[in-house]
Amino acid sequence: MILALAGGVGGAKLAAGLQAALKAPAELLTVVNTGDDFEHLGLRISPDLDTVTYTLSGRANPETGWGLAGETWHFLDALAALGGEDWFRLGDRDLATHVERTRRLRAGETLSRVTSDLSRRLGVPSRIAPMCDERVRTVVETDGGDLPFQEYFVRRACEPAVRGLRFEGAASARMSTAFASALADPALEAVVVCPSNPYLSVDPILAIPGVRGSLVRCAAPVVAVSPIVGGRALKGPAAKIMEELGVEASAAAVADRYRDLLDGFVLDETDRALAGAIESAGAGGRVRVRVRVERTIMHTGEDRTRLAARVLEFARTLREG
Ligand code: FO1
Repeated sequence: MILALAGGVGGAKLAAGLQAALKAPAELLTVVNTGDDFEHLGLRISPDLDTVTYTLSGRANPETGWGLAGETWHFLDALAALGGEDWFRLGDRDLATHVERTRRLRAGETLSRVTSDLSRRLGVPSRIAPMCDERVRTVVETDGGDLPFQEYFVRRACEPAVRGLRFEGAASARMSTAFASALADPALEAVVVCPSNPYLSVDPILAIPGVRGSLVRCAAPVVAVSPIVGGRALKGPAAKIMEELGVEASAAAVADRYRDLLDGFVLDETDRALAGAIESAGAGGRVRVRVRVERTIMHTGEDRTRLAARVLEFARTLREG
C-alpha cells in the first residue's frame, strides 16, 4: 500500500496521479491536513479534505483547484444581498457537502467516517482520511496579531507577514485510525509527501503526536516532492511565507526541513543544479537523502500520472537498496 500526505490543491493533484498510476487504487490512502478546517455560517468546513475528495472523484473545479466544476452561486448571491458573510465562497453544490458533514458530525460520527463515506458516494476508488478526528486549528501569527487560518488565507489573501504558525489542539490529537494503521502496516511500500505547502499543509500533519517518529522509523521509503520550483511556489504563499520566516525560498530549504524523515526528494528539472548540494548535505552525519530530478509541474492529468509513476518507481529503487 501507498500512503500520501497532502494539503489542498497541489497535494490533491499528485494524489490523483498516484490513484491513476496504481493498478489497484484501493491500495492508496491519502491522509489530509485538517488544520485549515473551520466553522463558518454554522457549518463544519474541511477545505483540504474536500479539495482532495473532489479531485480524486474528477469533480474539482479546474480553474481554482478547490470547489466543484460547473458550480453555481445562487446561495452566495442571496446571502450577499442580505448583507451576510460572503468572503468565503461556498457554491450551491459544495454547500451540500458541508451541510451533510455538519449533520453527521453533530449526530456523533467521526470525521474519518464521514470522509470515507462521502468519498465513496462520490465514486473515489482510493481511500481518504483526515490526519486526526480531533479539532486542530492552524493559527497564523502575523505582524498584525494572530489570525485563524481562513481569515489569513482567504479574507486577507495571505497579505499579512507571517511571523509564526501554531496548530491549536495538535498536541492532544491522535492520528486517525486509518493513518496509524497504514504507518504500522508491514505492507506499506512508500510514503509520499505531496507538493503541498510545508508550513501550512504538511507541518500540521507532522505536529500530531507520533507522526514524525513513525515516519523516521518506518521501513518504507519516505519520498517528498518539492512544492518550490525555481524559488517560487507552484501555487499559494509557500515562497512568501518562507521568506517572511527568514528561510530561503528554495527546494533545498524544503529538503532540509524534511531531512530527518526523508529517504528521497524529487526536484523539478528547473532546480537540477541543487541536486548535488541536497545529496551532499547529508554527508556530515545528517540524514542522507537521495535526489531524483523530474518534470514536477502538473498541468494535465497525464502530467499527474507520469509524475506519480516516477515517484513510485523512485520509491521502489530506494526500497531495493
Ligand atoms: N479559497 C479561496 O481562495 N477563496 C475562497 O472563497 C475559497 C472558498 C472555499 C470553499 C470551499 C472549499 O472547500 C475551499 C475553499 N477555498 C477557497 C480553498 C481553501 O480556503 C484553501 O485552498 C485551503 O484551505 C488551503 O489549502
